[in-house]
Amino acid sequence: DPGSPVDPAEAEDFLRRCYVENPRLGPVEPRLAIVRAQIAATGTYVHTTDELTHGAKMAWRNASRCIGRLYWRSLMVLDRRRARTADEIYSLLVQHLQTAGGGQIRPVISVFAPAQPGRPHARVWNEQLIRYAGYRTEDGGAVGDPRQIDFTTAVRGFGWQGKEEAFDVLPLIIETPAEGVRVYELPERAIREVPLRHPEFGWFAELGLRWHAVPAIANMRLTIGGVHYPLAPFNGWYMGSEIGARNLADVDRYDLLPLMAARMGLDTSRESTLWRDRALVELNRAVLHSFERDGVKMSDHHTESQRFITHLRNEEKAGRAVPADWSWIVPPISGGITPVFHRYYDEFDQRPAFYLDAEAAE
Ligand code: HEM
Ligand code: NRG
Repeated sequence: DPGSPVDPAEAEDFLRRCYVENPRLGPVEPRLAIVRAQIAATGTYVHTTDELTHGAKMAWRNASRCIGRLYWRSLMVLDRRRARTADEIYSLLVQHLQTAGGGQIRPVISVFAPAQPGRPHARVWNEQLIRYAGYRTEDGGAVGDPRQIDFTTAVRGFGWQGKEEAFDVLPLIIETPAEGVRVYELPERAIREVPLRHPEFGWFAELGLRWHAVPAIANMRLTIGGVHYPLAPFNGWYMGSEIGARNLADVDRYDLLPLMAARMGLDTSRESTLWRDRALVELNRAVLHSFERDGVKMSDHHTESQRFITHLRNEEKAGRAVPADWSWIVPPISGGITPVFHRYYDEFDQRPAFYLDAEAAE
């Protein structure tokens, strides 16, 4: 519970691991004495920048749903604990996106102030820093990303006007205890997007599809050594199938397979022609091709699966168990021809960790 005092046992467990993994931080015992006293006096304690940095990396390493963990050591951790006002937070979120970059994308996390026991804290309502608005149409259909319809309705309640097009980037909704809810439009320099085209199908570009370069999850709580960071947005790069096999293909998202099949002239009269599968592969080729052409970093699901297997091997050598959730790790396309399919994983909750806050997700 982010509202209760820090559990000294969790703090100690984290600090011991952190200092064992980083001998240059010196002996942990004197640090433990300080932290125990801080918790006894105030109910919480303050991480050093080194602890915060390594703790965030450990949380990524422990993210059982993430296939991208091979590079956990390379996470760039931006210490933003001193930001208070919505304007400050907004400007640091824009900086985050610019630091992540739009081409050679770097994994980055911005860690804002921890939750203080019993006190309200700042939060960002958006699921990701960059997302496309969704609108319900009169005929019961949808324009844009149907997943964002409720959020888009809330944002419009604060006076934001969407263009009601398929790829309207949503504004940031930042709520602080002192200032309430404020709405901020992201500047163009913070939003790299890739117009989608296909290596062979000339008509594909005319569909007007696009996607943003950076996935930056904003609604997960980071927990390190008993301290909760309710605002700690992070990003890596996309695996193509997240866009091509889910965002653009799911029936309750952009639902593009029927349109693809029609333009490809496929026989959709029965499932056994595998028209859905054929359309899905071409959609995924278009995503990978377009990002590659535009020099925007992205991985395919075969490469990312191999990297994950390398990660498992590395961690085994380091003597650490790797929690993993099969149903999230296996890619949503061609699962059985990737190496991550053909084995089981241990599922367990190991901290530091990222949690989805029902409260922050709203
Ligand atoms: C989930 C890939 C970086 C933490 C995922 C998923 C993929 C993925 C494919 C599943 C998403 C889905 O099915 O919706 C990658 C790749 C990265 C990367 C290719 C490139 C570097 C990161 C970083 C962090 C992170 C930097 C945190 C510091 C997570 C977490 C989840 C996740 C917490 C679970 C999200 C949830 O429960 O909704 N990642 N990731 N990942 N990743 Fe990564
Ligand atoms: N599937 C979501 C993004 C989830 C996280 N994926 C990453 N994370 N690649 C989507 O927007 O499609 N990351 O930090 O790189």
